[in-house]
Amino acid sequence: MASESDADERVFGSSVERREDVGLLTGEATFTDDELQDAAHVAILRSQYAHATIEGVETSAAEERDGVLAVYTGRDVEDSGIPNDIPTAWMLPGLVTPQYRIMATDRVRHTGDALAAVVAEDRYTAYDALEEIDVSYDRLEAVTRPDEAVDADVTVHEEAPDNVAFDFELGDADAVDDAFEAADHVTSVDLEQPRIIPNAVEPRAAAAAYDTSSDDLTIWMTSQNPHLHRVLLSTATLGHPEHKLRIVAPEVGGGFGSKIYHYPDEAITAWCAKQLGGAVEWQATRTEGYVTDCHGRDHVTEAELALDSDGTIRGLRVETHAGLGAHLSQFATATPSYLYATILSSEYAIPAIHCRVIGAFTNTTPVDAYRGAGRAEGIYVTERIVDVAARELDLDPVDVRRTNLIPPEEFPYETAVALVYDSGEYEEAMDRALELIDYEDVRERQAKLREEGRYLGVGVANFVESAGLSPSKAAGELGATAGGWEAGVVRFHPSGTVSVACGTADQGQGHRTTLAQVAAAELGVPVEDVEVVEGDTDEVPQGMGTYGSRSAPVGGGAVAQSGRKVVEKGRSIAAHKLEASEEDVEFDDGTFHVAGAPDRSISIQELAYAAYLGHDIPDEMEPGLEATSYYDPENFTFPFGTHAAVVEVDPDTGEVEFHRYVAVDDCGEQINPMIVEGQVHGGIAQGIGAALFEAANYDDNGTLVSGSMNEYALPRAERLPEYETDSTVTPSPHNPIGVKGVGESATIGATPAVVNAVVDALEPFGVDHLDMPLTNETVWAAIDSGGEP
Ligand code: PCD
Repeated sequence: MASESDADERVFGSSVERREDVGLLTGEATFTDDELQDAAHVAILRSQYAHATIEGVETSAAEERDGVLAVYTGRDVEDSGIPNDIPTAWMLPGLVTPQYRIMATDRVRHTGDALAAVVAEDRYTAYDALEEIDVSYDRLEAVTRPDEAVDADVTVHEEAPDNVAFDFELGDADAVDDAFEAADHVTSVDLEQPRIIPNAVEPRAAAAAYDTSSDDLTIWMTSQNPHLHRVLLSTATLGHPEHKLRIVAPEVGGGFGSKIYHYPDEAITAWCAKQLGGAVEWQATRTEGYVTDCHGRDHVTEAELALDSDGTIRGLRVETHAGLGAHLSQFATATPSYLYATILSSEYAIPAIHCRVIGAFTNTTPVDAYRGAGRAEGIYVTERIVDVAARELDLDPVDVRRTNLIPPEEFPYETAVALVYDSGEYEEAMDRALELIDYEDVRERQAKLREEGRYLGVGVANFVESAGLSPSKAAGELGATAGGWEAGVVRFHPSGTVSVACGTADQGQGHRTTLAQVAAAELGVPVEDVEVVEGDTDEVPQGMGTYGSRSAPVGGGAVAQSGRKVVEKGRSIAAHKLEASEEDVEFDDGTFHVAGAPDRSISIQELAYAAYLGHDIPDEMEPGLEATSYYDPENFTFPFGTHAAVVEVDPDTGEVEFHRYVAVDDCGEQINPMIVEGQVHGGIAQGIGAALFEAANYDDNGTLVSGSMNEYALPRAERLPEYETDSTVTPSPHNPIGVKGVGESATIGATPAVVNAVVDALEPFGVDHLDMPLTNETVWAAIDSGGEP
């Protein structure tokens, strides 16, 4: 913490209660579906087939139904002359970018593609009318797996005959070849990371109101990034002037990545409002969400690790087929390329790494970032293969990790895959986790229990996360059409209370509490006197939004920077009023005073009033006490940590039972330790979900067979362990408040820790790897085919 105020000791770093919870817990909070209660309702007809050409869409029966205001098809949208594209936000060399229309015209490419929209007086009529639309499909073969897509006869888009959207490489292939030549041992693993479905509590929704006289279009929507949605809707999709477009994200009930993206549905809703010259709303059903919310992961990977017999890693080679689904979602290209390949070094000093990623179109729901996005997939590969290698070399997996950890004195550390890690005390966090889980004891217990026919497993995983993508210039050079900065406004009201506006957009993380803490600490005012506004393009000047665990490091950085500008302006006014030179004015706990003369002082609230009146401020100065910053960090922040799990596998049923779960996370300075812990809890649950339960499965026709919560296994409370959490604090040296992100960390750490634990338990059965999810069935089958221990 660089602030000189004492107040930050009370405010910054303390577990201030989440002020958003009263509204959320009492049901008073307003979500998108609560807006525009009297609006007409939009229902969207979706393709029931994964791949087909459309011979015709017959809408007249639906149109004639009572209460139906209009029925539109993809042709109507196309004929309206709008740009009609959902663009990608990250270009890669050679990327194929087929037009992504908001409604299909002559071909559907996945179950769930939008084909027509009904607008009706109420929701039920709209859904009933959908059933009266008659679509003539001419069905085509479908392809669903990314590794199969590149050799398939099926072509998802004519522009990409082999279904390859991009073929990306990072790292030095020659150096890796040399490293493999020189090493004593090479470990190879084939891994799959299945698709998972985000499952936010609140399904996506949009409400739109169009004023024909002013041309103002307002869209309330479940958005993680309203400003990004505004620019894309304005320019690429609707062709509506940006200054006449207001996007509001009211309360948003979880996102986990799925509400970052610019989807067709919200655009269709807005387009319908314009067509009808009024107000309409759309709310996805859960089933609709399953086939339209971007899925996560979907990697088929071959990985090889070269090591010396003492466990020293010399090189890592990774080749992945990454499924992109039927259309390029906004960040679908960035997630499996830069966010993935750059993190493969994990916490280790790996001298040579090469990664190739083939991004493939398939006839499935588009894939994009899901909690941990890219980093989760990358860390999984490294942390899994380290375990496999350790067993092959007959070394303890913890020892192999320790041998290769980047030591604290090596920071800033440049990896073989283009990142410069800012700071890290990796061994300290790992040792803390091992101590908590009694690693040596557990190993002894494991050996004893095996003699009794009980199978305990211990899994340890280290991780690094790149949080808060930046700086903007580097992102731009790599192909991004989003910036790495964030905008933060700090504004004193004349009475001395404060409004903060930030371009981030909360979905449950608690920003209204934590950003208030950041501002209060900088300004030395009570945290209750600070109000935080997010999620409205009319109230926040600009923004990039909330994803990639950026709101604390980048949003918090922007708010802190504005707070400091306000203090500096305050110092000038104070010097003027106290008749002292600026250098002699000190700021402490919300009060300016002359150095050595504490009674010659003025509070920042009094100054705010003076600045507002403008009567008695320095000559050249403008009235008002507020500041806006566009904080553009010089680098990502790199949170890290170690997760460890102890499980027992029942050899008769394959069931995995947790004995212990320990997480040691380091996210630098913590603004609010209680919120940080909550983030870790949620992250572990989702990480365990991926490891043991969750997978979106398609049949050969491209139908999503895990299409509802009946078939898709979300982790239930009784299958989750007690979490034992702890943290170390290694501040980010380049962030103004020393924070690193934490929102995705635990998801990244949990998945490999749990898979490592289960595979460790299965060692006596000769199982050296299993693909997720490690359901009872998968585990039992592996035991069954592995033979007697
Ligand atoms: N913090 C503190 N301290 C520190 C850090 C942090 O305090 N050091 C805190 C803050 O302030 C906030 C939280 O914590 O409140 C978080 O943060 P961050 O890390 O920054 O993050 P953000 O940006 O805010 O957020 C984001 C994330 C993500 S990314 C995800 S997936 C998830 C997470 O977040 N999601 C969610 N978490 C959560 N939670 C909730 N509740 N919900 C949701 O939805 Mo992506 O990219 O989108 O895939």
